[in-house]
Amino acid sequence: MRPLFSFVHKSYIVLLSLVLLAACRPAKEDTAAQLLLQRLDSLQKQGCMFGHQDDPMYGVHWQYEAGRSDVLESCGDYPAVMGFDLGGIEIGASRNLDSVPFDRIRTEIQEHHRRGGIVTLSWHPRNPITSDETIGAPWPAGTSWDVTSGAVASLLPGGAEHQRMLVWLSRVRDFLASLTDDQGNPIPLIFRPWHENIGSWFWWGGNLCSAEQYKALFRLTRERLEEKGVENLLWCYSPNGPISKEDYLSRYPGDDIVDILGTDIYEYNNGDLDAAGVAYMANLKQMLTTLTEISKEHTKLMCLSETGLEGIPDPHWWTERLYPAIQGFPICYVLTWRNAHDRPGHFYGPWKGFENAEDFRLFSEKKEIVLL
Ligand code: BMA
Repeated sequence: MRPLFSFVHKSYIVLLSLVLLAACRPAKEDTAAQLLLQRLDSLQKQGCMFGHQDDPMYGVHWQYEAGRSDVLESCGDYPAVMGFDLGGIEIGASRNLDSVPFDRIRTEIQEHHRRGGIVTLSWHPRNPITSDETIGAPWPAGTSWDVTSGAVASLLPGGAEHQRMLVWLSRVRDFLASLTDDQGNPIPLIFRPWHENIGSWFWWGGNLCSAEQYKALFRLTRERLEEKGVENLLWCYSPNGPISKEDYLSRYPGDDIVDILGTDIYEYNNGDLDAAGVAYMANLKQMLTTLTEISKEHTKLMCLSETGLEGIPDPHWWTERLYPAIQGFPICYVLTWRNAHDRPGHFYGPWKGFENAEDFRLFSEKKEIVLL
């Protein structure tokens, strides 16, 4: 009896172990991107991460000094989220539209990933139909802001610049494929192409293409990159706000194409700072209320993909404008735009020595605001 019992017993244990192993092993669909999505979902329950564009590249008074960050110097911690821009990668440039070397972008993405931080990429590509003949011409010729019409149509299948689009995407792909961690695994990222698409200041804007063309462009971008093996991206759709729910969804590429719902909303100081602040808060609240509704209906996470007040003339902007306006909304992160070193007054983040840095430090200490 005993040997038989032991055999049955052992078989049972082996079977049970196999079942447990199968349950614990990541499912096939657990790509780096999906793991990032799960991570964002659980981090969102702890609060809203703070993000800053080009954070480790330069600040108002410095550039390219390893380890430096205006946010770190203002509050003692790096932002949880860092944003970088791919504009220029499509034409094979070695630096992006703000002169940041792509090699440096790669290194900083790897470094931030190593720290446990999260990276988001925007893309301000050149205008495909004017790009070649306007290299070196005065801004905005040939840039994202060159709204010479017909660009989107020309990039779609059958269009005169479709082949160019495929080449552009292959260059984006090559750069993304080079973003690997210390073990050689792809680093997961939030990719946010074709942003601010309801306004008409970029060549993919509302008046420059039809809704169907816009959706086709977004879909083509995702499908082409995935066909070429890119699996490490979460795709963020980020129209400029505030806009109505109907407008937001009018160019929404689809639940199978978008992973995260974003919006870009800025405060504009037209001389009356109080009025501008009040309007900004109302705009944010309206848009985030709308986004919360859409995110529930479409089961998507949401973020405030870009925000800020240029030059931050309001000494309490962080604690009295941004913080109360986002409080209570389930956003994964809020990202403020870059602290330019080459354009005086063009900064959106805090920096040490600027009076507003102390207010940022108070903001960063709020329990719902998450730094690295
Ligand atoms: C804009 C400005 C520009 C910059 C662009 C892309 O908002 O900051 O100076 O070139 O973003 O980063």
